[in-house]
Amino acid sequence: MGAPNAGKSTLINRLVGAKVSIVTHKVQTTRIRIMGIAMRGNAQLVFIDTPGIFEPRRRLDRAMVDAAWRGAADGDRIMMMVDAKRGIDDDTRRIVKGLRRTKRAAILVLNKIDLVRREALLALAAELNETGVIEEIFMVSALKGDGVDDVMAKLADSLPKGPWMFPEDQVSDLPLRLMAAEVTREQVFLLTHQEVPYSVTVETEAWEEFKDGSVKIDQTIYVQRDSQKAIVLGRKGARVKEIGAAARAELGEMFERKVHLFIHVKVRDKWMDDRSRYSAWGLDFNA
Ligand SMILES: Nc1nc2c(ncn2[C@@H]2O[C@H](COP(=O)(O)OP(=O)(O)OP(=O)(O)O)[C@@H](O)[C@H]2O)c(=O)[nH]1
Ligand SMILES: [Mg+2]
Repeated sequence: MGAPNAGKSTLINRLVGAKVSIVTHKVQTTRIRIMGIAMRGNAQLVFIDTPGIFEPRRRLDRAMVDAAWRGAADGDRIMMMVDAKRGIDDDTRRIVKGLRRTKRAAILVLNKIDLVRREALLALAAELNETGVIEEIFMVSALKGDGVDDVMAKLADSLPKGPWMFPEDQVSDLPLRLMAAEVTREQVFLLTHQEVPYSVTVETEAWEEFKDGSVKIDQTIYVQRDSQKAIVLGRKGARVKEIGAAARAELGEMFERKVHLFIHVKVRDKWMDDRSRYSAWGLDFNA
């Protein structure tokens, strides 16, 4: 768990050793719970990436924050990530409160240590330790990889033992269609600004595999207004072309095959109030 943009998804991808969750410099990138499955020797560790905790305003926001808390409740251990550069903010305070309320302790992961001096880190660790909800402290740079192996080693040693829950080569629980939609949504987050990324959802509408090993993926980017559609399309379709090219390259690498990607942009002003989408994402419509 952590405030938006703390680096949760970056860490999960590192721990898993593959991209299972999209990452951008913008807040509220992750919208659903995503499992990242990692092997270390004989141990299989299942990480749950969660949306950031923030003050929800819209139905989707409430469902995201609810998914984060449910993700935490499901875990044998909770990792609370704090962006060391940002320090303790209202979102982190909200998490501490929630941990107290649910009587759970968390492993503190101070992230982005590449951006902060050591004295400041120690002071922050001490301050967070005062909250009484911290059971252990790690300092990492999820981006650079520093300290990540310590986290992995410690968890592999201390998690409760049980049978593996997934096949050894599985890295995520996301269906391919959803994963593919996430990859395109990542590009929308990177290439559009202000409210636009927060007004967008992406659906994989069709998935067709060919004998030559390639796959044709049809997707729709849904926006809420005509003006947003114009922005996503760009002049003469230049922006959606850029989004598609970047997503296609990434998908090709991810699925290790040639991908033919076709993207449409449509206005659906009420997509955020469409109950069926929430269930497909594992989100609670009424959260
Ligand atoms: N300098 C630095 N940047 C980092 C580090 N870890 C993550 N970042 C950057 O922080 C930004 C947010 O990373 P994410 O992994 O998307 O953060 P998140 O916590 O999953 O964010 P939400 O999904 O929005 O809650 C990205 O630009 C990352 O590259 C780090 O250790 N050092
Ligand atoms: Mg994330």
